[in-house]
Amino acid sequence: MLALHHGPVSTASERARFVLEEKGLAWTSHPVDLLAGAQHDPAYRALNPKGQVPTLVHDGSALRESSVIAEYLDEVFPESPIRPAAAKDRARARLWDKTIDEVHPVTGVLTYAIAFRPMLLKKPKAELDALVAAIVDPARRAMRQSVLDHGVEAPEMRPALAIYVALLNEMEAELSGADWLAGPAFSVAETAVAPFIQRIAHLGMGELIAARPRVAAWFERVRARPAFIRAVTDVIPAPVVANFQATGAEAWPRLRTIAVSG
Ligand SMILES: N[C@@H](CCC(=O)N[C@@H](CS)C(=O)NCC(=O)O)C(=O)O
Repeated sequence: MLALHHGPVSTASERARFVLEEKGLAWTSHPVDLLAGAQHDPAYRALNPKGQVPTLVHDGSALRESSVIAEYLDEVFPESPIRPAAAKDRARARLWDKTIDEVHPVTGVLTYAIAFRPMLLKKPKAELDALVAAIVDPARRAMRQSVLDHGVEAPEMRPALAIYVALLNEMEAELSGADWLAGPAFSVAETAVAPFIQRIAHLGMGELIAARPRVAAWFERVRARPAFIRAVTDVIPAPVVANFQATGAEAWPRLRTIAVSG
């Protein structure tokens, strides 16, 4: 009944999987190989014209955008609600969605510059050019090309790190005297933000998290949840994590100077 087309290593897909698992919903898995360009296959594009993951198919209707998918699932399956009970807290959760809408594109910058670029540059040039040319959104296409051309020296790196530093600072402030990001309990806000904290931890930027003790403690709480383990930890292939960690450790000394000097 619920089919999720997703990338095992996609932060937006992790959000959708985390919601499905927290709500205890049964779903079928349809992996989309992003590095091979499967998101641009016509059959997939018919489900998601933007050529992005995730896409949820429910009773024959396709839905995209991880925040929309989360809200939809909570409305259609109201048992085990994941949105906060109070209207003010639900509004705060939506604000985190907006923040993550800014963080998501720069996560691609970091991930491709650090970890995926070396792998992609091994592809024949024509294949790589076609992969970039197929990206629907022109801004994202330009960003991808720049990162492939310049790696961690791409001009997009500095603003990307600044957006992450702002996210972490906002979280540290919000978690003052609170265990969770949007109200008194774990909520959809955690499912929205945690995959991005996981990504920078994997990419060798753990120092940015450790420097903010409330964020670090929050992340420990979130990643210990069985649903996070099922939706994120257990799905990302171990060789991918190892590659993230190795390339991240190599890049960090350079990125640290950018992140810290601002
Ligand atoms: N705002 C969207 C973002 C979806 C998105 O961009 N997903 C990435 C993976 S995390 C993707 O499909 N990338 C494909 C590509 O860059 O070609 C959401 O939250 O669902």
